[in-house]
Amino acid sequence: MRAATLMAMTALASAAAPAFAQQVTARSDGAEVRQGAATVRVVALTDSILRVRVARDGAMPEDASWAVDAATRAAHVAVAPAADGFATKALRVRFAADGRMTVEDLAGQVISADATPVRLDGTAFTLAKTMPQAEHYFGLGDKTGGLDRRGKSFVDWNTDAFGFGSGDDPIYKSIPFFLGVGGAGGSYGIFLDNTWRTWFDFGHRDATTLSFGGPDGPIDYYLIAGPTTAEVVRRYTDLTGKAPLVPQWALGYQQSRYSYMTADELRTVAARLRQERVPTDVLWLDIDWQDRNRPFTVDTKAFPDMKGLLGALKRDGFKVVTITDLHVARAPDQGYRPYDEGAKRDAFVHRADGSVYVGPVWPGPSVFPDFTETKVRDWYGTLFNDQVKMGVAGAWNDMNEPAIFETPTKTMPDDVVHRIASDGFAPRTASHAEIHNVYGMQNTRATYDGLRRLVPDERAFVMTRASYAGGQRYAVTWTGDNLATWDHLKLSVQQIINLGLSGFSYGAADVGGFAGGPSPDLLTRWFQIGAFYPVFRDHSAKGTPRAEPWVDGPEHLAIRRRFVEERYRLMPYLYALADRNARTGDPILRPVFYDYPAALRMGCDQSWTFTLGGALLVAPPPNPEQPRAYDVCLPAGGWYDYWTGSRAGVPQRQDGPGQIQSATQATGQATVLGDRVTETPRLNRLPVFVRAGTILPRQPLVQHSAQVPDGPLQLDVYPGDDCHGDLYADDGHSMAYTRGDYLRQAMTCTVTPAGITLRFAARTGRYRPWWKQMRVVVHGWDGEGQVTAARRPVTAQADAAAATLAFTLPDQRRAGDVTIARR
Ligand code: NBV
Repeated sequence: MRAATLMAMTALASAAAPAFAQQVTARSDGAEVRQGAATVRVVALTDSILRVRVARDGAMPEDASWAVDAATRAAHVAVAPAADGFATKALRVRFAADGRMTVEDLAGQVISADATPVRLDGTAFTLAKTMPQAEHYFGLGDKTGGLDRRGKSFVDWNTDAFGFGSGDDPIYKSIPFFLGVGGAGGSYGIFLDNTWRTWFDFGHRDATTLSFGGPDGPIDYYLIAGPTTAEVVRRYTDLTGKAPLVPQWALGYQQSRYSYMTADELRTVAARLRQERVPTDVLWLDIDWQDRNRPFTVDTKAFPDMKGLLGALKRDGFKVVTITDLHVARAPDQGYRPYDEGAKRDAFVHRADGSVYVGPVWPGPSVFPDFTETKVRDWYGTLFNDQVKMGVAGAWNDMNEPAIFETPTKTMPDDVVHRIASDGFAPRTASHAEIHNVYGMQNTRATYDGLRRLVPDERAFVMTRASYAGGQRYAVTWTGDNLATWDHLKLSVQQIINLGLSGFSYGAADVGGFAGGPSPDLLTRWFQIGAFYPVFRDHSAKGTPRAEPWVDGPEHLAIRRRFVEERYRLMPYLYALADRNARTGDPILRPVFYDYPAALRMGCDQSWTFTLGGALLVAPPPNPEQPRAYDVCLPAGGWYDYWTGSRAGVPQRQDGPGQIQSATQATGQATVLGDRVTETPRLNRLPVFVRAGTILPRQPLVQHSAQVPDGPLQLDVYPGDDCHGDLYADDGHSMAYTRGDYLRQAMTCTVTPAGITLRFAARTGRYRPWWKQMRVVVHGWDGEGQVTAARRPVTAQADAAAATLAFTLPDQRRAGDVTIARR
């Protein structure tokens, strides 16, 4: 758009608001429109994000949020008014005579359109949008039911869903954000910032309508335009926050069990992991580490010297994360600090009659901190002091839906009273019906902030089961009590993909399945897939068969170990993805269409194909329990087999709609869709492909992330278009990276007539990495090569059979080119 037009737009926008259509009132940053009894205010927060709020009885809902901070909510840009709405620099908003809103891109393609005006029914409300045939829906956190939400309906109500089925809803989390992908106007997202029991219907009731609503609470939603899926996710995380960079050890392999019952048992497991050479960073202690299941206590018979135990494990490279559920045992005058202090401070939630609410959970009768009060969260955070002193590395917040025993609802009654004194809300009381879905999130916030305060220079690590939109700022998450079934293995990836699209880039699922006990093959497959999860933790329930990597004998162990090892080799790539995620919100584990939109139109079953950061495509068998051969569709641009390093796939073209054939059969003007590979499932192989155009950083094998790798940093160059790679390093655990103590470096490669130019951009940050040298392996290389760096020749080794050229460089601290010429 021309500057002059923009200036004119801005000038118009700041003029006195003209009433240009009967029901539309212009604002400098949007418009207001009548929809029946309701007034709808649409404000352009940015050129691509609209906030829509509805006044039911003349008054706009309270401008406060658990998910979006005040400064972000207050953002707005000038818009250009039009007769029927307004325009931003990216969007055109029109209102029909009945007030229905249509949002288009500037080329006139519809992004999202109201199907009906807002419907009010007492305190309840319904919003309805048209649902184009071509659109698919994603997000809503880790809800079950497959990858695509189309045709289904969901409810947001955090639920302790032990042993949930692959179609059960609701489960643990409520992230009322979804994306529409594949429509004419590109990808967009809608975030309904309402903590009540909201619902979403993607054409389940009416195949042409997408609707959502709630029983009460603010009608306050954000419409986030793309047009790319990545732009939507980045903007959603601009609103609700980025997940902070995790300590590097959180990306390592993690071994858990409900429960390792004694210090001896934990030591034995640790020793076995080292003896079997299964690289591991973290051990987890479940509820039995505590005295009578009381949070913030230790069972000193079973764990007589926590400090000594954790110190010894630390010397062997293990971190220990301990569980701390949010309930507090109602144990007055027994020297139990959480209860005594909390009671004195009146920190627990109340019943409607004013008495403290007591509900049974693991410790027996329990009380519940009122996490919606800042002062309660601050106090709760101090309770972690003892754990920090013992050397506990992170906190596991379980049961925070909150789960309550002996009641059919599995949670607190709706009329339990919470007090809100936080986040710009008017100080007031609120029913549990309003707070339920954010209760777990506020629990993790208290934990995270508490740890940050107790150890200001360490990154805090918290894992949670329940959460709400924006909870990614405080905790990583896992999918709760899954089952040891093939269905659940597949579901886990779909859940982690949707979590990543919903801001929760650190998703995990219990490797092996929590309940049931996996068959040897299932556990082996789960290790292979889990090695690519953002958080890789093996966990299983009490009373089930053990699920540590060695349980099914040496052959299975060898495969499992190989995948754990591969994850450790990939650590530089994974850590660079974590850094990027912290800055942009780009998920670590992604659906293929995130980076390759055309993938949605490719033919193969991609129900749980995923990428790790876009460059590695992982394609497990669509029916993992069956040996049937299957096709993998690789998006256009070319791919290499990760394991062999050689080019993979047969080109695939599309001549017309639905006519997909191999390149050799294609005629006329064909669109190249990508490549296709046929795979026959084998237990010791997981197909992984690398995008042509990747510089993949890897490292020599270590047994845990604090061990210094022995040898050079490895850079595998897979030539292709838009060839790039990222390096990121820091000390792995402290906050020094926020003060410039990090290393970030972009690399690119260009295929030239003479060969390849590998370019190192200038480094930022002052961190000195562990490597002194870089070992470069160029794949798809034919013949000999002549390598020049800093005007000096570099010896290179060509391997004709592997089609590679390899050479070693000194660490490339400064910007510069390395030329690789054919000889
Ligand atoms: O704390 C015990 C378990 C835990 O292992 C699991 O991961 C949680 O999802 N917890 C649930 C309590 C109840 C399990 C039946």
